[in-house]
Amino acid sequence: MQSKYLLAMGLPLALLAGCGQQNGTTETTSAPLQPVAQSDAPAGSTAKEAEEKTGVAKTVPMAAVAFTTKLDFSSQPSTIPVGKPVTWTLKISDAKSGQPVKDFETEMTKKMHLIVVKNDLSWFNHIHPQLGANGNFVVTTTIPTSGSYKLYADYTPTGRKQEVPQHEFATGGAQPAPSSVSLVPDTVQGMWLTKKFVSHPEGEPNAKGGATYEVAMMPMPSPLVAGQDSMLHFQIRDAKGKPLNDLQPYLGTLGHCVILSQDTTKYLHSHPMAAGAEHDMGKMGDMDMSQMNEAPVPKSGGPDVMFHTNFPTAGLYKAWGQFKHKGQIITAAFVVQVGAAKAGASKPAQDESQPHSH
Ligand SMILES: [Cu+2]
Repeated sequence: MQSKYLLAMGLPLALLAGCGQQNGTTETTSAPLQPVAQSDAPAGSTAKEAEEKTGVAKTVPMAAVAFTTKLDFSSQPSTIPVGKPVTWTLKISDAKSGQPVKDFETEMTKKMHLIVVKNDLSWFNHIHPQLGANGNFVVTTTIPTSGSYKLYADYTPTGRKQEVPQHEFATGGAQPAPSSVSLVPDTVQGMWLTKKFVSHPEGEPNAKGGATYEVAMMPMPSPLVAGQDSMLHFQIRDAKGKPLNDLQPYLGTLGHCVILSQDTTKYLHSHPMAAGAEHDMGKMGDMDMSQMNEAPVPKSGGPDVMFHTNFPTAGLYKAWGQFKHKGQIITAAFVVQVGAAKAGASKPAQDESQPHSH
């Protein structure tokens, strides 16, 4: 049901489980905790188009899913410096044959979305390696402070499903320390969580001199519950709290939301919901799909940007919403608490592994 619902809105949503890694090679054999529902349809295209383009089998039983590719990470210089540019090469190969994988779908205008976080989730970056003629992805970036980091390489090999292998590294040639994050949930003031953020150039979260914004976020339902269709509703405002209606398209849509679990193993990437789909979470299961098909996903505007998701397990999560305004990126991070599903009250993830009808 959830997948059909997502597709009906042309909504990509990915959820992949973490995996171990050693010696620069990420083993990609862990099964996602939940089927990966995805669509590479451009915003505004219909669910049917999305399904035709990506194939009907959007969902697979959990146990059957494994990554089909592996990620090899290398760095130049090989010892990752602090505060200086470093160039990374990400080589994707077939997990079985070891042959290079060189063809990738374009998703949200890019062939790869690379999320980089410090292992305490205090720092986040979202960058886009370029696919070279040799099939390697290359990106030059800067790690601002010393420590251990984790990256999530989000890509869809042509003819395959989206895969998000993870890789850990540390600055200065150190061994990456295990993640030990202890997030503190943001507290709701009235209906909203409200915080101030400073905009930055794309891919440069530490750049100074950006404008200040107020971003409010409302989780729905509140409190969030594991295994239930949920929504993170962001509202982007200027520094004085006035809602903005001139957000720009960012990577082909109105915003991006990446969510990580506190243990850093669960990665969710969500794109905005179509207008008109918001807020009546109590009726989410009864939504009129034909109406959803007709509502285009907004590409610009604001101030409200809603992300649909489904938290796989109870616990703390950190969500980074990203929006574009006046050519700069606003990265708004919130920590949310997700409660355990009550027996009989939620839809278990397994329900979503059933093939859906069209
Ligand atoms: Cu991206």
